[in-house]
Amino acid sequence: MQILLIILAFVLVLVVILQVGKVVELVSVMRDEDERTEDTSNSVGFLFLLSGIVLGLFIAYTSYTEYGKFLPVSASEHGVWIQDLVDISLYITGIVFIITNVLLFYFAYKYRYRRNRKALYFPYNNRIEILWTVIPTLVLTVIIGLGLNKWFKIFSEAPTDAIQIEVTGKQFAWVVRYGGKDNELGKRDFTLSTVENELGVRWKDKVSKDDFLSDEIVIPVNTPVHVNIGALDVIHSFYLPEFRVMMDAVPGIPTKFWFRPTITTEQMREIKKNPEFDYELACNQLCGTGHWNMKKTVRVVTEAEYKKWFSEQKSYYKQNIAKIEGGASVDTDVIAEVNSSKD
Ligand SMILES: [Cu+2]
Repeated sequence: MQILLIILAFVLVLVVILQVGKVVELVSVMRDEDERTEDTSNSVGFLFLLSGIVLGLFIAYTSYTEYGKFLPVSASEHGVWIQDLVDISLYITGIVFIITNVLLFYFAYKYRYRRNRKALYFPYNNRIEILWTVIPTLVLTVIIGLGLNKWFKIFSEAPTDAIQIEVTGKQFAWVVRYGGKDNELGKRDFTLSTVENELGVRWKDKVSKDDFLSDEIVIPVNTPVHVNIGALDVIHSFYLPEFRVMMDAVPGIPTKFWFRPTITTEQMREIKKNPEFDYELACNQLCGTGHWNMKKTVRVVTEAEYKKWFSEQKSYYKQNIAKIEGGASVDTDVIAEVNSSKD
């Protein structure tokens, strides 16, 4: 509303100035042509200067009040890097913007038509050509270099101690699977897909037996998390805005992303002064009519809380599959079995 009023005021002032300009022009019709042209140039030059100043003030004001509101507070290690890169780019382009626009508006005023002034013919200057080629090249090289440096870090191999999570998109939900106690995800084979085993996990794989599915994504703070991303039907997109994570979930082509969360849900609630706040996984591809419904809560907790939650999770195989297969006894503690066989 406030912004609207400011814009309205701005437009009104412009209209008034234009009307005044018209009156001045009408009066000047009585005088000789050169004088008239000079008068018009004067008012146009002055208008240019005035719009430059008003525009500059407006930009300065909105930059001051709105800066930092484009993105949510970054809750991951690499998110802070990205924020820094955005800031550096904005500072550099900001400085260039100020210089070029001040000159643009000021020169339009300064070099307005004057009866006795002749324009300087200035077709070419090597020194200036070199200057405005070399400086932008150097600046862009620095910006791109800084960006690439971080890019390679962000898309590097995940640390070996990263928690392995698999997130699979389908119309219209996310299926979240953890690697279990051995932190290893069992292999999948689409020909094994059934109603009970929609991911097609190969249960013969020993490492799959302790895998568990979860209704929410729970991750410990300051620990690397490696997300293995996929899809069952169409292209979805794994999107965690606060963590600056976005990766397409493509059927048949596994993608991945690893990141290190730095702010727990509790801490973020305090930062945002919103006790209801929750990180949310969203789908960022228009994947069908139920697209809006593809969300999941992401809970970032302390190491201790994570361990407690983790110990309460039940093997999916033991809970749902063993009974059907009939082979393994339901009472057998599969997780214990897997772990003892690994030692
Ligand atoms: Cu989707």
